[in-house]
Amino acid sequence: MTCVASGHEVVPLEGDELCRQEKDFTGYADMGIVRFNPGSWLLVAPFTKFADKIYKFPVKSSDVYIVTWPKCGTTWCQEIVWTMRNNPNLDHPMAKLPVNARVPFLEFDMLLQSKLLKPPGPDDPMMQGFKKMCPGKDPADGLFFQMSEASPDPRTIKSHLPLSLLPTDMLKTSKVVYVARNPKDVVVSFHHHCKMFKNHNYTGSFEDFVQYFVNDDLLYGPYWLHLKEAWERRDEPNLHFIFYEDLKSNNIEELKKLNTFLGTNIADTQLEKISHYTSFNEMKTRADVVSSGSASNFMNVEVIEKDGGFFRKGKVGDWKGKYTPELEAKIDDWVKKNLQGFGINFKYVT
Ligand code: PPS
Repeated sequence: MTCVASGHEVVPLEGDELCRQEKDFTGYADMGIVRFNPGSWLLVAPFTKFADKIYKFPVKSSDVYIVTWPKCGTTWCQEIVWTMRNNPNLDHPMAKLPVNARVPFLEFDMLLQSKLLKPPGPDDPMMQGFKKMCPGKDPADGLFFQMSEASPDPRTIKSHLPLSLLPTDMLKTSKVVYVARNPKDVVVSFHHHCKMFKNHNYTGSFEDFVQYFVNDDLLYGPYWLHLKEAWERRDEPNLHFIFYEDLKSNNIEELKKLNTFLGTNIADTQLEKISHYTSFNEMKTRADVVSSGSASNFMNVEVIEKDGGFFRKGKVGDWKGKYTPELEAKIDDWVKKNLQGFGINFKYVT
């Protein structure tokens, strides 16, 4: 049994459970899938190689981490926070770089190991960005991990990992923005994501995907424990908790709170401009800034043509009409059971 620095035991999935995952998520096939216990965190096996490096990642007092379960509004907050910290006048030349180059995705290397992705060649924009940021470094030691390390100060870094797998001193030393979103919209958005991105390549039905979600069998699961670990620490001064739904319905108020938390001192008139610049429609028109220029290697084009790309709907309540009554009852029961004692009232509609 492998044990990592965070104290988690790494348990490989085997037998029928592994077969089923590899059949439905063909992007994970041959990589291996593991659970990190306690927590039962589901991750692809290449994460194990990075687990200790990430847990011991030297955090700085000027760092801001955007931590979320997938599809909760990460990219939106990456763009907002990076802009507020680096580009308040909307004239920074680096703003044209992909958001994941400006705000690197700490553990993304684990998902670059998928056999369905072509290994990035020297001309790949991601590789070129890496060479510029990390001269002389070996990409095999983690392209995104090393870009996170080498990111110019003040660094803003993205992670979908739960707090228990992130550096212990992160909340003592740096700032963390945790974004949460209602689970019914999350599952619809993650289902689309896992069909669209080849490194997941989900081939099953929506019904089965919801079942994976409520069984805590999706990558980065369990959703509730992820949320709980952050929610319990919401009063710590270095943690700022945001709900996607509030950011959507009361954007300026949420940007003002972020302004205070980040200490960015941006005037209200400028916050209005940042609000517009980071709105769904504006970010969608700059979609290439998100897809890193190597979209066809990562994405299933036919899914994009049928159901939309990364900037799909950007709404609260898009889940409506997607669930059969039985499926809706199942997820509602699961939410009710898991929300007990939490003190969160998710907004499901605007
Ligand atoms: S990821 O891949 O896990 O990091 O995805 P993440 O960025 O967390 O979530 C993607 C969803 O957020 C929507 N989105 C936005 N909504 C509102 N405003 C802005 N500016 C914005 N940018 C991204 C995106 O469309 C995904 O949600 P769905 O429901 O699929 O449209």
